[in-house]
Amino acid sequence: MADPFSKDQMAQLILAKLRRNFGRTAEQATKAHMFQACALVVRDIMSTNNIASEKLVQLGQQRQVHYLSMEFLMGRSLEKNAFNLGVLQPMKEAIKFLGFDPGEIFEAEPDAGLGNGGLGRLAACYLEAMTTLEIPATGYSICYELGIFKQKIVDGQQVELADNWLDLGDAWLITRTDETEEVKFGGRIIDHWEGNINHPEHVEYTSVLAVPRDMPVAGYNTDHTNVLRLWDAKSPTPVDMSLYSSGDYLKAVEQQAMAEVIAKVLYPDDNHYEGKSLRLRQQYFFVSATVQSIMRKHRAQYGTLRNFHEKHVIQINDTHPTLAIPEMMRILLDEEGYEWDEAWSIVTKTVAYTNHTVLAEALERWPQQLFESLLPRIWNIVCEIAHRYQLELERHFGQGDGRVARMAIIWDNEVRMANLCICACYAVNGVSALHSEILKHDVFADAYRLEPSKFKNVTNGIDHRRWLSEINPELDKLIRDCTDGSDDYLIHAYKLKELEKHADDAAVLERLGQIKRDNKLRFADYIKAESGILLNTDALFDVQVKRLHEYKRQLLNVLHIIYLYQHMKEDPHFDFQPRTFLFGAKAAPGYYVAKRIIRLINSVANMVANDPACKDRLQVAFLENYRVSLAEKLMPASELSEQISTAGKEASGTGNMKFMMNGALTIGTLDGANVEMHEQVGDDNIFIFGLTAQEVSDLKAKGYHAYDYYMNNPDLKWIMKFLNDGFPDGESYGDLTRRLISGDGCPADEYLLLADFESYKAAHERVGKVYRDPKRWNKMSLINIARSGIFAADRSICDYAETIWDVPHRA
Ligand code: 26Q
Repeated sequence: MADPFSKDQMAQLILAKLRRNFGRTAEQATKAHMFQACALVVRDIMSTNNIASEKLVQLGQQRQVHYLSMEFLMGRSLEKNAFNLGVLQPMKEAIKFLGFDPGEIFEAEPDAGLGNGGLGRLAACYLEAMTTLEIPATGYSICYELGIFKQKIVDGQQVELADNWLDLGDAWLITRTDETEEVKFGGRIIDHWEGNINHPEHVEYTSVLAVPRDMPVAGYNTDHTNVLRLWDAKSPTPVDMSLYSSGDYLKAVEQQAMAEVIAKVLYPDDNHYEGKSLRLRQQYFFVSATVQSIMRKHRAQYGTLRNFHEKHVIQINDTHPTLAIPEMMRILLDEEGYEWDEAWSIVTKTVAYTNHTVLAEALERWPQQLFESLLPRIWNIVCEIAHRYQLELERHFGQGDGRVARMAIIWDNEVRMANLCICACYAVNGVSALHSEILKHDVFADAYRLEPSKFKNVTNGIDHRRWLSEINPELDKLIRDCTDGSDDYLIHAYKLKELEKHADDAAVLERLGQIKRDNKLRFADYIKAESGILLNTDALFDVQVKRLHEYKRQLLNVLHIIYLYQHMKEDPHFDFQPRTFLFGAKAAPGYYVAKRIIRLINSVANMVANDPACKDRLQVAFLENYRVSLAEKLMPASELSEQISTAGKEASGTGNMKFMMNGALTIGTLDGANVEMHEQVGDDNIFIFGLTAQEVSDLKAKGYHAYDYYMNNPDLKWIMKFLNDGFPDGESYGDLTRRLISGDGCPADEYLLLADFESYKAAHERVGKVYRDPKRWNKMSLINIARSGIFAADRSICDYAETIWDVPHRA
């Protein structure tokens, strides 16, 4: 590690940035200036480190990891990078010395919201962990001008606002114009045959320039630095088009229009596919630029691409970057003159695929027409890959076998991206043990039988430096006091286990409880200042924060709240532990039912807030604009974590891990990584309820009749009537109850809320009982923290490095 900076040195560096970049003194600077100046100082330290890291890669000729993802949900970076670099303390002191409050300066940073939810946040955690583990790695994505929309709640409904994060977020980005790549769209292909070798020529295409804007990422306690390369789109046409002859004029206008729109906005869909032309253009844009850039550098270093797979692995984050496969083939065949078999052998030793969802509506299938007209050469290559694969499958299974149709890459005039990945990638992994089993035995069962050794599991993990020690400093201190006093657990998360020696130590348990109370108070202060809502900090904080999706069953949570409300009203002596239910969720703007559920949560929140009978007993709050920086404030204050998806649907979940590390207990189904959390802590330290994945699939096979559950359960009947009759705000929700009971045209209650209701209710009763015994609750909380080490991203990255990438890492 480089020499640490003193407060005075830091202050000088910050002042110099203020002067040079904004022409201001500390007295004249705003908080925004101050944030940017600090970011530039930290950025300088990292870029110097990155030059050294790149040199090492060149010398050591190590295999590099390239992590391709349409999303990197980075959140804020200033405090995080300063912390990792060991300069947080002097920087805070320097900020104070210059007359500012460090907390306010950190708050001035916009979230880099270049992602929707789990998949994007996972990519961000992994980039940090790869850096800390000193793996030479680069992340690649798009420099979206607008990140995930900002959510406002107006009259109980979600309204979306543009998120112009680059205003200030720009401070992190280093533009590398010298590494610009050209990406070609449209046009047509003219084949030139020379014997049986084709030299295809791409004509009449539209060019877009891809300009790298690199965001450096610091690792903890290491000089090693990696970058996230965000491609910005620029038109190759000069602004002054008067130079163009009439023939080029339209092309020039087209190119400008295309470039302007490609990097404009992140698609706000999560776990849902829509075949939009712009989305396909975004995918090819960032993938083509990335692959060209990697291959160009490799060629410059080695003079050949023959050894490419020995030096690089390309990890594709869900199917969104699948076009990397045909793009590599294009370069090897058309630009480098390789024969098919040799090119294919290089590609298939380089690319690995992670699946993040089993929902049918999330699987990407692109219409041939769109694909072919936008990417004519890539289409030809995909056709050839599909044809050869089909022959191989027919040799294996016989012609006309149903499996050949199911596994086809092109079928019914659609390109199936997941099948292309399975065919070309040397590894395919799921993101939790259960999810990986479902991939093998259900979603990709045919492919698994064909090539079982391709299929792996790597259970997700989170950056515990950010999600524990940075956001929950008092808990960090407790952990250090209870372990060997050092920061060792930050590198070796399994050392959290040592906490467990204190599981029966009354003083430690009391201190843990006090930390939670303090965090609740701090969070309540923040919410009061932001929204005016007064949270009851004496009540159990029961939290469900995640994207709004029917399979995640926020509606089940609401049904239960209405149940509690009814019983409380009917029976003034109804004995239950006071609760504050907190929700946070963005809905995809086009997802009507999800937006209705947000509206419902707000109706319930208002009703309860205005009913004196609920005072100090029942509270519901919808937290606006749930995002990384809000999660960072909320996790340390949470006591109960709601992880209640229909079993078999949530691939892993990662919020569940953040809660666990911060000492919240989980009420959850045996779904995704909840299964492994349950394995770690045992029945006694988690509240499991509901059908298992196997039971769900059995019930569906035999025929699920939501109506019977409704008819046979007076509570459910009452709740449905209540929703139908409506709320004091005038809204009623017959549309939602119909979806549960009769289906409204679709299968009724697709996600089995009614089937799991009783069991959910019972689990909540167990929660209430335990909560009344603080010692027992705190002990469970401590055990959860102590056994959460396995969910550190470092562990996941070691798994990838050892079982998929074959790259060395820091011990
Ligand atoms: C696809 C095509 C067109 C437009 C959008 C999309 C699209 C975008 C985002 C499809 C899916 C996503 C995001 C999926 C996602 O976040 N999945 C989550 O991944 C997490 C990390 O592995 C898991 O923990 C979650 O269980 C899983 O839901």
